[in-house]
Amino acid sequence: MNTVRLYDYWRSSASYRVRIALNLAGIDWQSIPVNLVAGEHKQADHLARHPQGLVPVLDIDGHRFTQSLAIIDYLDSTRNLQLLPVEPVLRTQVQALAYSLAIDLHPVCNLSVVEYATNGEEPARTQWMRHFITPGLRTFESRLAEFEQSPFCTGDRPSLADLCLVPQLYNADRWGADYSQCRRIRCVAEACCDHPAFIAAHPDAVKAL
Ligand SMILES: N[C@@H](CCC(=O)N[C@@H](CS)C(=O)NCC(=O)O)C(=O)O
Repeated sequence: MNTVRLYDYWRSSASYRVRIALNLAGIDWQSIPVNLVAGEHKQADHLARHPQGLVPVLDIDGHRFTQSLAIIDYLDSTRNLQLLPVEPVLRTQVQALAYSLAIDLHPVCNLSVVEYATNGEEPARTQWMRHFITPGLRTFESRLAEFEQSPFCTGDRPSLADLCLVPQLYNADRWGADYSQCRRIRCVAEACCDHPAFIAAHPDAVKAL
């Protein structure tokens, strides 16, 4: 059986999402760190893996995949993770919840975007992060009202929404973005903190790999 390799960076939200999915699938995977701060993602060997110069990249089942949501969809389909409901209306609603973070909020907080917008200077960088993350999380909190939470975002098992939320919360904590008013998000965070797949995917757990 071929080794499953994840080219990732410990603090990358998109990588963190995929790590959770790999752990939920019970896959024995290996991390190949790509140091974003050192610019390794822009070097030729990584660009050959991912022409956009981003992480994550996953080698699995004889294929190489990029784009975290596509990778998670592959894992969900091939490993039956049940990250989305089968019923079309509910499925679309859970996807919308997850995409509000992964597709709308995440890119504006990406390293290259923030560095360009703020010249990498403080306090502009921190202000930028807080400016976007807090409203993004508050909106997510209000959308959670559409779901019966018990105890994850959309039910009694982790869904795609949880995989997108937890890395975003790590980022919020890192930049001091306030979500103290988001009671339901904080309950979800507590449930995920106790889940082995989330624990093993946490940046602090993989940093030394
Ligand atoms: N849509 C992509 C986004 C990937 C992405 O933005 N990765 C970030 C880390 S979370 C990255 O590689 N950033 C490098 C940069 O901005 O230069 C995905 O979901 O995989």
